[in-house]
Amino acid sequence: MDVNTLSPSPALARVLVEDRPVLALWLDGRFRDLSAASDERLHGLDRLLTLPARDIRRLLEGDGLRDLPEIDAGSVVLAPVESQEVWASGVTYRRSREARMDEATVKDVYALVYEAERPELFFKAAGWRVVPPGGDVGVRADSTWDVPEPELTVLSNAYGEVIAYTCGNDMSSRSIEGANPLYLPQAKVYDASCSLGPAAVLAWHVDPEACEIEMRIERDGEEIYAESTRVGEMVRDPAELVAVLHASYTLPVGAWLMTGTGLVPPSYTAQPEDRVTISISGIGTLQNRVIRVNHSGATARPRLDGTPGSAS
Ligand code: DO4
Ligand code: MG
Repeated sequence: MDVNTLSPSPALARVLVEDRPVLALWLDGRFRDLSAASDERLHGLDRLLTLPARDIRRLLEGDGLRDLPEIDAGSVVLAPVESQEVWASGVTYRRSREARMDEATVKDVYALVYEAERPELFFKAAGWRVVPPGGDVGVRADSTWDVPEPELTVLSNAYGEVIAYTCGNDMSSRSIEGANPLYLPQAKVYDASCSLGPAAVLAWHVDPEACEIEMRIERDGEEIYAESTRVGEMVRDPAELVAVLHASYTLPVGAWLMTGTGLVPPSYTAQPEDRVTISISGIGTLQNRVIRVNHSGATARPRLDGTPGSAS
């Protein structure tokens, strides 16, 4: 991993040490091996996120963490997720609302949710499926229009308190979602559709409103898209989105929540071998290559006249 892609701020990272994923504290430009800490609550994200935020902070600011064994800064960095579910919020920026109203056959739902008190939240990925920094993100073979969505992504603990931030890539099929909003799970949830990283920057070192989000896309070595926006453009407060996710849903080891995209490339569809770089100021840089995700060709045609395969 190029450590230049990590922000200088203290962060939690999952790093491979002798083929074993280890939770590390990124501090002063070095990885410290938390699995060597005497306090077992520091040995993994799942365990740590069962604690209240004040205890997590106290543990991570404790004396002695600088004395923990150092992990080689060139080690492989994994996605900063263990058993956490990844959820996503949508239509939280004007640009997302506009882009979706352009592509959709059913437009009102986007205008309504943009202004409604209740935000849009949807399930995105199980933790084990999350693509690591530098990994391959996918476009479905049965989709004709696909985009990466660069999103500030928030880590919460079991109490719904904000613990950290990272960069997220919410790969999305615009053609499938555009055909019918009820297809959203198929547009959003498929192999390699979610990438997070490089590290979980501790929330008490970040002012999310001031973060700038930039996305660059390269094809055949040439930049074909580069735009930026500010989290301050979002119409919702990230911490409030997290509170809504936890409102009626128990998350014993916390969760990651993608907070929506403010950038949608206007005339672009993702193709295999495109390189997507998402940078959020103060948080880090997440890079992915695009690959095609196979589709078996399965269909489930409705039996409207009682004959399987007939829709008439
Ligand atoms: O409404 C559909 C998804 C919206 C989304 O993913 C976004 O705004 O980022
Ligand atoms: Mg999105």
